Amino acid sequence: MSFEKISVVGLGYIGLPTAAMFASHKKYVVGVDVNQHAVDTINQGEIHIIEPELDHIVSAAVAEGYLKATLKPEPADAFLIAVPTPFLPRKKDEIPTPDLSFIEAASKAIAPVLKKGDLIILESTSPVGATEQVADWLAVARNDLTFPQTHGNKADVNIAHCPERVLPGHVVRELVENDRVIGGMSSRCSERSVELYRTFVKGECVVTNARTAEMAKLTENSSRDVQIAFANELSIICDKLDINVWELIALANRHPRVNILQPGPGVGGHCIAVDPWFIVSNTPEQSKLIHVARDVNDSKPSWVVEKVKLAIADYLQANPDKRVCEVTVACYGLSFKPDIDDLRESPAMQIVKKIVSLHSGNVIAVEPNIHELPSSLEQAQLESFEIAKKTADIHVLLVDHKEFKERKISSDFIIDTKGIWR
Ligand code: SAJ
Repeated sequence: MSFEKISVVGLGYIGLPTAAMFASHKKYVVGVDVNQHAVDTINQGEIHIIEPELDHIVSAAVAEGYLKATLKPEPADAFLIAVPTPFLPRKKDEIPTPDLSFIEAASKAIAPVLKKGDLIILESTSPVGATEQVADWLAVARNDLTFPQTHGNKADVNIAHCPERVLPGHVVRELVENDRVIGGMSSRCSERSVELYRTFVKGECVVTNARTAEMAKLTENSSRDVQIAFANELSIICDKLDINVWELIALANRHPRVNILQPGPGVGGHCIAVDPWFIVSNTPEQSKLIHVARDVNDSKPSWVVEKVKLAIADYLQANPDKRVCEVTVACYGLSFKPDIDDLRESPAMQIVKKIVSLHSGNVIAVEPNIHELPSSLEQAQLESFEIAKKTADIHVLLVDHKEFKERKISSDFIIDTKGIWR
């Protein structure tokens, strides 16, 4: 049975591009979202998220009638769930636990429209066991249908986990080119899922089971987090020993089997700093290294703030005629990684907020990718690179944007967390 109509539940950074890719390959796609604004925007052929190239694909798909958005699910042949998995509220120092309530709500919302032959794919980044949990919720809601946890290849409804692995900013290309890990709850579930993704995926579709597919996604991001933690720890050790960490890493990386990542002000974004907790909360006793790596990366912004405090003290010692309220600190970069405008979950933002709250003098922020500062930074001033370079006493480089790599600042009071002005 082919897939004539596909439903994508959750029209965010992953769901909307995925829906658009199916629609641009002439599949009828119904996108479902609880956000009325998102639904209205998409139905007007526009997008509510920032992602290069996506606007043209969505506008063409809507105009040609292949893509529409609704608040309520309707019958389809395949359902892809791409809703967020945030953390449950927690006390400070508690291990964050994933909140599956959005996945549960999506599963319960599609249950009434399911029919024999349908395929359900969980794309949301999930703790191990979440796909089996979806199958259990559906089995309770629809006892007139059979599911793979009890009927294997003979089930009426097939279920798989297929994690998204695309890099924000390159989503349209990576959706097509990346390999996909397909974790069916039975071999039939995997076969049906491969058939579906083949609509637009040019990468390899590699088949495994649902639990391994869940763990594969968490492993990819945890591996990167652990490796960045190693680089961040090296940067703190080298600071203590008066060694240039950037030179050190470049030297060590000349070894044919060494490939150390780059240190920075901390790890930001919505994935690498989040997903390792899904492993740690599931198996706290066994996940010692992953846990410590998270702590190392999470503590790096505070270390940078301490370096700024020391630089201010050094500056005052070198300039005894100045008072602390006369010292201007410029911070270069606010986003969570270079050349994007996304300030959410950004270690740079965390650092600048802290400096603003501690420092009685001026704080300048330079961020070429935005036009105004968020309200949480209203006490800082958004200025150009040239003004900051001319007026600031202390320079704190937080993001290696291309605009900062092209120019240089020379001063005795530089904290360069990305090693580009060394
Ligand atoms: N970072 C460093 N040092 C490095 C590399 C990165 O400090 O050497 C920092 C960045 O500055 C940033 C954070 O890590 O703050 C994460 O940036 P990133 O570009 O490494 O990754 P994300 O979070 O934008 O996207 C990741 C990707 N995962 C991997 O590369 C394993 C992407 O492929 C996933 O699809 C995405 O997470 C996701 O959705 O899970």
